[in-house]
Amino acid sequence: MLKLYNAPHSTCSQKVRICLHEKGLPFEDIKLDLGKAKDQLKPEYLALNPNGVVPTLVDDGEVIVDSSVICEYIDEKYPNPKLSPDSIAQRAKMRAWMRYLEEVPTVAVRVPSFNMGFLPRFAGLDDEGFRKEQSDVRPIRKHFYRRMTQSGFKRADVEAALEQIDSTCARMEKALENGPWLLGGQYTIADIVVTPSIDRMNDLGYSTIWSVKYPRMTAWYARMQARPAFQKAFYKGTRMSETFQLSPAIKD
Ligand SMILES: N[C@@H](CCC(=O)N[C@@H](CS)C(=O)NCC(=O)O)C(=O)O
Repeated sequence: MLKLYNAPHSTCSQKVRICLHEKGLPFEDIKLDLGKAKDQLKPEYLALNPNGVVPTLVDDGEVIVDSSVICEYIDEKYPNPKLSPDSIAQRAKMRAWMRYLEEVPTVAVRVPSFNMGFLPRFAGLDDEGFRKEQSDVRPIRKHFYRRMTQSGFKRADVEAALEQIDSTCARMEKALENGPWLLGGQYTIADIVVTPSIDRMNDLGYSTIWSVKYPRMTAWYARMQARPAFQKAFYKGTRMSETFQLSPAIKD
């Protein structure tokens, strides 16, 4: 039995859940509390994933970390239905999308997500308390948290993040000239890995970024939402708006 250590509203976990559901693979769903309990930083979890983040897949004793790597692992090990192209050149293009999506929108969505929903986790902490309890305990996110601080990201950071989401959508719009999916006719992991970032922006109230300017991208998102795997991955309780009190992204 596959085991997935994940969190309902984590975008990186959502990618892997879509992938598993596309394959119709049953898995043990081990939910971590990333907030108050900080399950991702407990020694038993760090022994599996030293990065202290979700998701982690355990398959027959093999521990696989990093959501994009996990998606490719699942696709190679369980190739039915295939979620990557047969052609080497097309596979390289899929991976180029994956790297771009990790570097740009995946990082950008964290900014409004934290400012709008997660900051109450840091309520009452002064600089020292924030470092001790929040930033410095995270193996790969210490400096991300320190830059954010307990008060959240500044206006310029939020504006830069929104611009990055817009440029992601523009790039998708261009690619979608050639087909219903990012790589043309075939639905691939590239479509899967960007979906949670778009869904998060939708949930945070930013859908006009694409709905006004990018009709092909808007239609692509509707196609994604209609997939049974999407609906299973985004079960009730996976949206931030369902579990967090959302406040404006810009604080000043
Ligand atoms: N590159 C990693 C990043 C995973 C990641 O950042 N996960 C977030 C949730 S989407 C997390 O676990 N955050 C916990 C924290 O900030 O302590 C992946 O794609 O798996």
